Amino acid sequence: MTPANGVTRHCRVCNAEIAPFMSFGRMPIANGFLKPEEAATEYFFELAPAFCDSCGMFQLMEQPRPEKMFHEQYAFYSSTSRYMQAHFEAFAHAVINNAIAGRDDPFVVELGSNDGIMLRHFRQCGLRHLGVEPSANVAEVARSQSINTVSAFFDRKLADDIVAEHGRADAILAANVMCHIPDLPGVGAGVQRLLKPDGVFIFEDPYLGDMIAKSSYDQIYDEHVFMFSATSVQRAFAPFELEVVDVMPQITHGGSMRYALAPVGSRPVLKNVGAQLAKEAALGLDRPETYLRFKANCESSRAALMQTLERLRAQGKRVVGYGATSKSTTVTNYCGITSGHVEFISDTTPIKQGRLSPGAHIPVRPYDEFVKKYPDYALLFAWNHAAEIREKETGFIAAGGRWIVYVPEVAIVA
Ligand code: DWN
Ligand code: ZN
Repeated sequence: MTPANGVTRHCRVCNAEIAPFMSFGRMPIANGFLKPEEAATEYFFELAPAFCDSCGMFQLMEQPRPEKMFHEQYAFYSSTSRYMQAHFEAFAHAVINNAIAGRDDPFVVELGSNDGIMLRHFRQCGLRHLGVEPSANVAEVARSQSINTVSAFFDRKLADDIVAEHGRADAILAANVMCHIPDLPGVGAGVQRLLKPDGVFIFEDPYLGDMIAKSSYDQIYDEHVFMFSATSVQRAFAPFELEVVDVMPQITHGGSMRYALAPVGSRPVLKNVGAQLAKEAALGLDRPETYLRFKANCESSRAALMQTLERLRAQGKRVVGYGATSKSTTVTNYCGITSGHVEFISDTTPIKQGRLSPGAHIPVRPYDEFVKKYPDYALLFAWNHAAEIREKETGFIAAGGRWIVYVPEVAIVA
């Protein structure tokens, strides 16, 4: 069978032979923000996506070992966005009021629970819950808020251990996590063991259809070993007797999809599932030419962004990056953006501040520095949070500042 991680020539889901349709070149760990003394020994791998003709799964040919990405220095804390806090509160209450409503002492497990942004609502309602979070630092934040959390990677063995200690789960949840796990069949088997026969497995991730439509290639980086569609999710979980019973598009992370899966035959399959599958076929998500067009769009986006940055540099304008996102690692390294183009990247996350951005080595500075002396232009790396950011940065615009955006197209906007 295909190796769970590392480099593969075979689909991580169905084992068919796969080949990359493009390469973004040498890439560092997207969340590997560096102390200056670490810059010389930085780790790189080749970021090359492939599409499996056989099962429709979009995936990376190579992914660094999980321990290189998720550890006690993991730089992404889910609770940094106010909008995302509201999003996960709504997600939790949708589960409480629908999926597990009326159940006797329900048990909810969240895979990749980060700092407890979603589980805190189950705790507040006095519901039995368990978070599984391999990155020890973010897991500790959750534990400090009395959210039950185990620091581990989820697999068959952990599923059995959880069942032995707590019993089977009424609901298993995951947000922006499933697309990170290379051994998807291992997770499928774990979910099958852990879930009650009438339980539900609900997860959401950035959606392949949105990425293709918006040419938001920056969703592709080491952590995102897969980019899902309803079609590929349905096929990936079928061997574990789980079927997609509902799909719910989300606006988060530039366009995501929430999938509800249940043991085959245990719940009605809602009509929108069939409609989504038909829509994906019509969008050509299963056709190789779609990915060749995507590649061409990535190349023109890169050319347009670099032309803009070079022009502003020639005019002596100050440009600062806004949000040291994981996505920005793909953009800076693929496009060749340096600290000559972008003076620094402003970010509110303390662990990223004072460090260098992966690969491009652009300094990451506290948000105060952005406000203290507004730049002429801000390159919006956190474009998925644009509504929240533009609402809060009216002072920047009033001072004459302008945003440089690159999704869905390169543009300068107020
Ligand atoms: O799947 C993943 C998603 C959920 O989160 C992970 N693989 C890692 C991470 O991806 P990302 O780093 O691209 O996520 P965000 O949410 O786009 O990151 C936003 C960054 O911008 C954070 O570092 C916080 C920062 N930020 C800021 O400085 N000011 C964010 C907001 C909203 C702000 O106002
Ligand atoms: Zn496949």
